[in-house]
Amino acid sequence: MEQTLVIIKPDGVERKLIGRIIQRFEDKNLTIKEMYQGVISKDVAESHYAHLKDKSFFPELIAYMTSGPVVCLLLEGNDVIALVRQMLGATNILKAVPGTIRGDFACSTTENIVHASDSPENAAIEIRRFFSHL
Ligand code: IDP
Ligand code: MG
Repeated sequence: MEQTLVIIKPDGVERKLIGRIIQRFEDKNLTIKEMYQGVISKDVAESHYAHLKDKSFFPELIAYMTSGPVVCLLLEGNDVIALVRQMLGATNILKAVPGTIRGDFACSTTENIVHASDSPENAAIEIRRFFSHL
């Protein structure tokens, strides 16, 4: 069994999409092992997106991610990392096809509703970052 880290980003919480997003993961029979709502600190947001620190949109991204509460989920299932990335849809809003979470709900490439780990290595790091109490 694999595990992955999902974050329902501030716009997903603000737009009251928590239930509908979680429903999709439950419909896919993925298991929610852990879950909480909270506000991400600037430090944690900057570490989480360290790979993008040279991008022009980085300050905007950090401001967005710390602008309000998020919901963090630890999901478990077979091939859950790749599966959940597929359910999210592409990063570029114009490439996020209908039927995916971003394709159905996101209106911007920055404010795109959800995050999910993109590899086993990153999943392990991100689970430690957001579920450090485990
Ligand atoms: P991902 O979230 O699909 O893994 P990453 O490339 O890791 O995509 O980017 C992290 C986040 O940074 C995206 O989810 C989005 O919020 C923001 N982002 C990525 N690329 C752009 C861009 O070109 N313009 C604006 N925001 C972006
Ligand atoms: Mg990413």
